[in-house]
Amino acid sequence: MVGRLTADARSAALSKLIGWSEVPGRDAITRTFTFRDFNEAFGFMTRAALVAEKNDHHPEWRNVYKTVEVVLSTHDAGGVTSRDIALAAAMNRIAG
Ligand code: H2B
Repeated sequence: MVGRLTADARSAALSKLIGWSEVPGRDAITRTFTFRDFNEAFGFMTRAALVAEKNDHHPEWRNVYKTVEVVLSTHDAGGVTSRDIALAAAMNRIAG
């Protein structure tokens, strides 16, 4: 199993991930994506879901119309790991 990142490693990784920040009071990272409409938001979720399923690493997320609020944490490890960083980077690429 992959291990939790240290606070320094998490900060370093976050500095390269546009839009992502730490969740206050929890070892997790978050970004809220805003799209033009529901169609784009759901398209993003569909593509991200395929990546998540392929890697067996899944987001916590909430969709309201054209926004998708994502929280990433590795449940098995109890915090942020390299798997969350990889999924966050993939989501940024998908969102363009
Ligand atoms: N997703 C996330 N975010 N964290 C996990 O620890 C995790 C997961 N574990 N997806 C996977 C599934 C595990 O439950 C299965 C059995 O491989």
